[in-house]
Amino acid sequence: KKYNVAVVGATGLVGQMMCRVLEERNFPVDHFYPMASARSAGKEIEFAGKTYTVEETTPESFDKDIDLAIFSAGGGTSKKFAPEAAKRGVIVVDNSSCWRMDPDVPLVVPEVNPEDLKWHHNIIANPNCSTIQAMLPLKAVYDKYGIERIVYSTYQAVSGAGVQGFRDLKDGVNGVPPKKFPYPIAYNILPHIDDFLENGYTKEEMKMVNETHKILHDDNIRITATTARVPVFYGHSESINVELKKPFESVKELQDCMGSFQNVILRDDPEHNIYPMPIEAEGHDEVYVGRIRRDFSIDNGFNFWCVGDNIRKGAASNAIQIAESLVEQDLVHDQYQG
Ligand code: A2P
Ligand code: 11C
Repeated sequence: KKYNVAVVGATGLVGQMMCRVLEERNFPVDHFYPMASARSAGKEIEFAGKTYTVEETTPESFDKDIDLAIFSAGGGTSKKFAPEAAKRGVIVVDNSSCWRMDPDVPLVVPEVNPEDLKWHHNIIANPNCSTIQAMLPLKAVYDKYGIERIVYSTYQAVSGAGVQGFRDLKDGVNGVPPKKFPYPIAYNILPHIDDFLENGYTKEEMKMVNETHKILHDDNIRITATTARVPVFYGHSESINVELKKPFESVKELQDCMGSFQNVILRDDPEHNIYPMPIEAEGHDEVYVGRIRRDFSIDNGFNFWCVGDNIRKGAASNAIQIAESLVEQDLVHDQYQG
């Protein structure tokens, strides 16, 4: 069976990657509908060897016979158009943050909680990039040992901030003032991703806390996060400190546990300077894990370093994997409930 697929935001950094990943993974696309704003309407894009014309996204765009619409066009666009698509029987996989914490919307990393797709009501949320990559190794240890507490510290690439974030680094090395970030990102680090909230955290930090609870179905895990932007183009890095519920014997045991999880690659051989890095993760859909070591300051604690391509596994590839999982589980049906 083939599906009629729309990509909303097809001209954006993540949207373009979504189109590429659909091609690469041979997703069974019948009709393809690239959509964006009025600014890009009429523009031509190539998909699977054919040329398509980008159309402006309107509520009526979804009157067409579309099975799946994959959105990456910002929260405002998703808020406005995802319900319009959903009520017309289109299944939406949404990459924005706007539906993630809605109790009627599954938030899914296919390796971790594919079963949550069963109760979709036509909108499914793709988690934040920094959350997605952490979920794979953390789910592995969660199932074996239980998790008491997590401390996230991130080092996030500029591509997470879209085309303009990318340009701020590229042009910033030549002294061009930034347009997206509040300060230069070249030769600098900004401990600031997304807006600040009244509690002193940024939205990005709270996304990591709330989305981790929702994906692991466990609000009792104590979690805190610091998220920072670093001058790297692609690939988010994270230092993750974990306190397990049950003891572990050795670092080797944790290496085996996380390294054998689906789509996790273990890069942990300090003797030979082997550890995960963004230049290695770029262009790949796997999550790289290394620097696994005991936290001697607490019982049952350890630290590790985790890297993933934020545009691929952190956004486009995870969204396409959600679409694949819907197909596999025979869930591409209208389950709209208003
Ligand atoms: P457009 O190219 O027409 O502006 P990025 O985050 O990389 O900047 O990409 C944002 C994506 O979201 C682009 O494809 C952009 O389309 C799309 N977009 C922005 N606003 C809207 C809108 N109101 N309706 C549909 N798509 C939108
Ligand atoms: C960043 N994580 O790197 C952000 C981008 O909630 O989908 C993704 C924002 C989101 O800037």
